[in-house]
Amino acid sequence: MNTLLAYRYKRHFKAQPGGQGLKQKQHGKSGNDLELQVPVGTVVLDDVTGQVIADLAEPGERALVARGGRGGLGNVHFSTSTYQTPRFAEKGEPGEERVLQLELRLLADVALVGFPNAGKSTLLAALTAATPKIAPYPFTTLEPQLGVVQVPGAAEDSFVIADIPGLVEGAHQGVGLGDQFLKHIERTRVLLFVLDGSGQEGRSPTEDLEVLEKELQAYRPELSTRARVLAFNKIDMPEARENWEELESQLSARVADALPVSGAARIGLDSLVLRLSEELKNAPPPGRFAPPAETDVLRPLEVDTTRYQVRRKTGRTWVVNGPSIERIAVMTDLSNDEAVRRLEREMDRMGITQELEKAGIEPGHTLRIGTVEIEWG
Ligand SMILES: Nc1nc2c(ncn2[C@@H]2O[C@H](COP(=O)(O)OP(=O)(O)OP(=O)(O)O)[C@@H](O)[C@H]2O)c(=O)[nH]1
Ligand SMILES: [Mg+2]
Repeated sequence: MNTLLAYRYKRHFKAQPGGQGLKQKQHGKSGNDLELQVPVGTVVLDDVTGQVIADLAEPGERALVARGGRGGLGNVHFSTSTYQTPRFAEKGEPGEERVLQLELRLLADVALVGFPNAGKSTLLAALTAATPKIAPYPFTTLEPQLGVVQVPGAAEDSFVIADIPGLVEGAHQGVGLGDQFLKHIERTRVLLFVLDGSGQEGRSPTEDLEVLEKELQAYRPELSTRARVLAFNKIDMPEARENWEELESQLSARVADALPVSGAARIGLDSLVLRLSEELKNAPPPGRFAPPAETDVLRPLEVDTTRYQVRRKTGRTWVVNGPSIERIAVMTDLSNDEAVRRLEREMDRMGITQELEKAGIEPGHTLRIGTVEIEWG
């Protein structure tokens, strides 16, 4: 997959439930795992805590995000020394439920950073086999595009370059396509600033560079120290050539170390690629988001499972909430007397029965344990 578009409309996923425990000492069948595919570079966050659960940065990487319940136990598990062949088996345990946020953060080596219309997509098309949409209006590129650049004279040497939507002033606060795309450059190792050398949008290349730097700095200060290469683009245009000559004469100019190029006329592209490949050789490997330790990912359903709360909802209706008792209740087959007796024993053991009786529950009242409803006998 290249994008997360598949999850734009379909958002609820549920694995098959596990089966009920069976007679003849058989465990219930486990439900089949539900596996969802995501593009490489997807970061999975817990929507509630914002914590990173997994960073799927390598092809084939997998993460367990919600644990299934264990299957119901077969009848042998409930035999005791005095009672050898109980009739009941257990229902399967409900699985974990979780709301996730999926974020695609591209894993390109180089990202093209520039104002809309600066010629980023044209450069991508000129440098790689990619065929991005190119048009003379801003925000032509709405989804990031990747291409593989072959380094000239080095058959084995290639790198991945990402074309992302144009950046404008205020992007870090969400202006334009804003921070949606700023995310994508977080992990690229080299930034290629694409400046419109012609100044035809009414801004000078120097001003462009200042705004771009300011936006990156405001979004993530560490981006300002990222390795970068400047491309003074559209050098095929007379206006760009004039601007370039002027800059060259001022050696202290901010963009004096830029490379004059033209994506459209294919000028200066080999030097640009060689410069990028050199920068990549020196740049540190991309950072990864550290997912929490395995034990955190595979955490049990609840930590303190024995705590519970008893409430009188109306005159005749009582409610008990608590992770452990609710789980036992949903796993109980209420049509099976022995299973119900086991539930009662658990309630006695946990002190729930005593608490309900002290509070005034009477036969005929309704008791709700989580989603399970029973009549008090
Ligand atoms: N003369 C000239 N025109 C160029 C050059 N590169 C791009 N253009 C033109 O500039 C316009 C914008 O080019 P794009 O490549 O779509 O620009 P972009 O930076 O990808 O723009 P967004 O996707 O909107 O951010 C198009 O009309 C291109 O034909 C160049 O080197 N020389
Ligand atoms: Mg574009």
